[in-house]
Amino acid sequence: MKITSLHAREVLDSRGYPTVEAEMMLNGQFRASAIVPSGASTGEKEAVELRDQDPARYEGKGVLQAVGHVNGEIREALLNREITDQSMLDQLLIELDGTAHKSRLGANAILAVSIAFAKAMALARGIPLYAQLETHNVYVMPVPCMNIINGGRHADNSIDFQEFMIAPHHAHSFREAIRMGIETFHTLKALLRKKGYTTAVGDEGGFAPNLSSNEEVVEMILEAIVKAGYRPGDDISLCIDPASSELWEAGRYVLFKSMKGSMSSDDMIALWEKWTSAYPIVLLEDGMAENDWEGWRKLMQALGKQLELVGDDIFCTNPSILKKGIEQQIANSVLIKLNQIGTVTETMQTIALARKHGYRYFISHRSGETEDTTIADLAVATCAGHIKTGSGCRGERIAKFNRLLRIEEELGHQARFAGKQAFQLS
Ligand code: 2PG
Ligand code: MG
Repeated sequence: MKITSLHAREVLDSRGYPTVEAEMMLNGQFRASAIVPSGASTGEKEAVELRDQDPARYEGKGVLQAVGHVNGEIREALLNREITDQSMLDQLLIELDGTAHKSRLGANAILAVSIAFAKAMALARGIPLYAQLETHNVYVMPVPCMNIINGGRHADNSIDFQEFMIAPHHAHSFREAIRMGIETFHTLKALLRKKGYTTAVGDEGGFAPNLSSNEEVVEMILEAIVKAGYRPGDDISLCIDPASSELWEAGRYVLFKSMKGSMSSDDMIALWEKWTSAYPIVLLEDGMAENDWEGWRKLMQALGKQLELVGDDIFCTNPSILKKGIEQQIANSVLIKLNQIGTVTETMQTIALARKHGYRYFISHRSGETEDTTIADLAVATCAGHIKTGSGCRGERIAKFNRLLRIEEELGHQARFAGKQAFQLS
């Protein structure tokens, strides 16, 4: 395959900030484009998202430099070059950048090109993207873990923890699961309204009320599940991402939004033990901060047998960090975000490593998203079993759900819905 044209432009994400879109043509015929997302609660070791830092444009968040790198150096290196596969392309990009965290050309520039290539290759081969990305010739439709209450850095409210997700797993299909989730979302809206809370939403489309405690949030969601006609735990379970690194300050967990003081690492673990015995929680992401490895190790000892403990900030989808985590037994699952590492190939390496060591892997959007639906295909292709891509509203979140609905229809009897097994530990 020859890359016959490559062009990038500055477009906008769901928060109204600039991001990179790349458009590529293979063999003068197969044209595809990709847009990269952007996080708010980012891990320290994520690949570098290059921002212009020019205060005269978009509060310094412009991406014209990254765009310029695609239209300049990267295009020069790739144009009319014979590229055999994804790993060759990604290797070229990594070498061209030459830094450990893609800080020279920008992970936003590199990833846009990497994903555009995957899509163009799928077109050239006449297959869907999920087939282009597949590793095992088996397709699994994921449980949609829907973030129906937003807090932390994703909303302007008093809730300390970032994400309260519902996982509708007792279903025969993705189509049925998403209906269960959406019905619960609408029921929760009515419930909040009735109790006098705002029904405005946060960055990922979950409601952002000023509830008085983290526990009250969970109770409210459980009430909504029951009111919607489902059984908590049997039909719909809970997944929590407190984004603990955001709370971590001088060795303690600070409840910075409710202003209710702080907790030690041990207090935090005790809280999760209490929550998991009181509530039907099947997954806890970033239960501890990225710089609290000792806390992670203890949390794993306390709950690692009964619950999926997902590392997001701590692993940054980085195969070498994940390897260290596996050796030190600090988690049993890894969050997968393409832009934390910056190429399709390295993302696949992280997934392969997780798989090899019996880790679960959880495909994820970013809080700043776009209409790009690559992660829907990635979840199906890698049989991840579960995906988080927002709540029951906001177009950039719904775009992924709609893509999954189409994939399920296209796959027909080949599609198997993951169900509760998605959270089963090996
Ligand atoms: C997270 C993500 C996505 P952000 O913490 O898991 O939900 O948030 O994209 O802001 O890092
Ligand atoms: Mg997270």
